Amino acid sequence: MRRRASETRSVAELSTPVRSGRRIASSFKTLVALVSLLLPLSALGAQRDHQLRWIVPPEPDVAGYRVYLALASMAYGGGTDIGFQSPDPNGVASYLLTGLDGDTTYYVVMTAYDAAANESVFSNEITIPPLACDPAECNDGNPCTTDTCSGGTCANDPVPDGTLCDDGNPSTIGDECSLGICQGNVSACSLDAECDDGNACNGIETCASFQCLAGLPAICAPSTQCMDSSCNPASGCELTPVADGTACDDGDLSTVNDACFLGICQGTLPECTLDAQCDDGNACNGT
Ligand SMILES: [Ca+2]
Ligand SMILES: [Ca+2]
Ligand SMILES: [Ca+2]
Ligand SMILES: [Ca+2]
Repeated sequence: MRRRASETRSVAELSTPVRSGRRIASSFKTLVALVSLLLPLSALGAQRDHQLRWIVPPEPDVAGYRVYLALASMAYGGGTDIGFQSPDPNGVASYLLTGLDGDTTYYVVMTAYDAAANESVFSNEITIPPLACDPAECNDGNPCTTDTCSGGTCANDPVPDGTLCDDGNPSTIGDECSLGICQGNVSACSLDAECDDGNACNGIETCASFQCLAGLPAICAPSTQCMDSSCNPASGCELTPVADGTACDDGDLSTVNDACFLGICQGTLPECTLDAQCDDGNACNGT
């Protein structure tokens, strides 16, 4: 989401000539008058173009022009030959400087030269300032983006996910940024009791960070021969005796007729295992 800052700079003419002291041509003393015109167009990212305009010198034998670009005032190295540029009917010629960095201040002068390569003194120096942003224009009002200006272009980049923010909604809690958007969470509870679903078998629900958390499901004792184990949602784990008389095994070989009674497996001792145990001592009623 980048957009171009509006360009409000107006055309300005800098007419004071600046002498270089070293580029005064002996026989060609014409002077180029540079006029600056910033272009509110063709800027891509931090790059921009700048149109130079100048009033052509009165001498009839101008063969071409050189442009000198520097990052500090009057710190010019070799110039760039831009050839002859025809003036418009008003006597103003122009040339487009392209690919300039939007964050950099440039200093520019020009010279003219004749067919014999005699070069004029420097023109007046113009300054091409960095492109500026309007801070109010870059502020997107979104707490989850960082608003910056570079080269006349606003940037609103998302802050890291999880950055705390305020979504402006008092009924949401734990507001934080996600993908550049501030989002809150609906508060579900403040007390554990508010999370109770009335089912004891799925555990005891709790309230943590305003959200209900599930409990640990109940683990009931296994069923036995004489007890059925089950979970009652209302009361939790419970053991229910099977019907009295249900056959079982009490694990005791000396008992017989093992059966459940009130949930307990019980056998009975046999009356006898040997004939002698049945002798009642009365010979008259037989053996
Ligand atoms: Ca922002
Ligand atoms: Ca909130
Ligand atoms: Ca529950
Ligand atoms: Ca038994």
